[in-house]
Amino acid sequence: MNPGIQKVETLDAGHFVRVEWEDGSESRYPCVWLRDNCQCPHCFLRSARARRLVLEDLDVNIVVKEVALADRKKISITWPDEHASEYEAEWLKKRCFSEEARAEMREDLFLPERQYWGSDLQLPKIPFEEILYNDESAYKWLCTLKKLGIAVLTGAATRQGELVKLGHRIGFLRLTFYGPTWQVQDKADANNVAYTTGKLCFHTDYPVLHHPPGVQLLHCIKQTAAGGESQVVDGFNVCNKLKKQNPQAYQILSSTAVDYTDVGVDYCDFAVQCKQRIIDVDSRGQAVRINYNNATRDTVFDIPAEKVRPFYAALKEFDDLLNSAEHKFMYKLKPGDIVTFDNWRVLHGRQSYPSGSEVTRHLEGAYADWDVVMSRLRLLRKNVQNRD
Ligand code: OGA
Ligand code: NM2
Ligand code: ZN
Ligand code: ZN
Repeated sequence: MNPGIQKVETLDAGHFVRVEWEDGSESRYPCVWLRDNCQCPHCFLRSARARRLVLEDLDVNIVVKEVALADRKKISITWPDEHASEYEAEWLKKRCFSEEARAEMREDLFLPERQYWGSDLQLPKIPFEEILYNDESAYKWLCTLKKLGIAVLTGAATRQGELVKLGHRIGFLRLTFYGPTWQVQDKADANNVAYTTGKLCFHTDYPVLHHPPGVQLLHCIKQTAAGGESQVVDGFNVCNKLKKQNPQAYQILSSTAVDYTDVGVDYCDFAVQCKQRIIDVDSRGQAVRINYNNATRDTVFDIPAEKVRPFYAALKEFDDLLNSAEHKFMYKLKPGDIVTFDNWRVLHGRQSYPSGSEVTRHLEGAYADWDVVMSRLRLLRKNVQNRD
């Protein structure tokens, strides 16, 4: 692993430093980047692992005055103003600008790998207690959540408060207008369609927020005998299909800003409005977030009248694909189950169930942000990998 440096030299009139590694490979570093990332105490605050150097003091045309190989593990640079910088071999190697090295770093930092699924999903199950007390299990859980988009934790107590424990395990939960955690059950004068006994078609939660919750946790405390079954679908898998089968529908859904609204009282009173594309895509047109809840889609629709019907036609195509037998997966939560899923990717729904005077079905729900979840995943990985 630890690479040694064979040779170091400047290129391009001092604008680049070229490092030749012991294995014969090479890396080229732009001088402005090297100066910007000087690791000396004047330029870098070690305790915060953050840059102290301000951009004002950076000359974008800077060239190296002198570069030397201190030993095989370090290079030193003298800049025109006599400022001196040192860079460790291992540090440089990781930050190599080659396509392959950057792809490797990208994978390491963000774990972008996806495993698509349909009705063939093998729903992963992990004991809840293990997640709480065993780092390897917790790491496995979060890797699955990232890669597959869904995992069930089993054997939690059938009372409120288990999600707060899970929140502490991750770091913290995401507070919304529905409270730190929220109770999914039939409620009089429900402030959300989820709080009725009605069927919930495939949706993602909370597209009315500009930054919808990345991860959703649903803990089954009580389950009705009849109805109340769950369904999930891999939204990214369906997006790939739609893009192939109906590029025009995909184009419409990934470009039209849809109005969402949520007005009411819960944790406090609220009047939330947002415009979201139903399929958010990256610069290459790949889906990165689904924002779709038909219940909170506003009656206000801020697009030209002639674009309305084509939009509905596109949405219908998407909805049909979500509901096709080959894509959706059905299951029924048991008391003590906690389903955890990627709310940016996996759409979820439930069947209706009989209403009555008693509460026959009760889920406790909560949200977490992907930043918090990924942070925990990286820390767990470090712990788990250092142990062996
Ligand atoms: C929700 C929801 C699923 C269920 O509360 O947003 O999707 O099974 N609930 O009740
Ligand atoms: N609940 C379950 O977008 C939504 O309104 C999803 C949110 C009420 C917290 C439902
Ligand atoms: Zn410095
Ligand atoms: Zn929901």
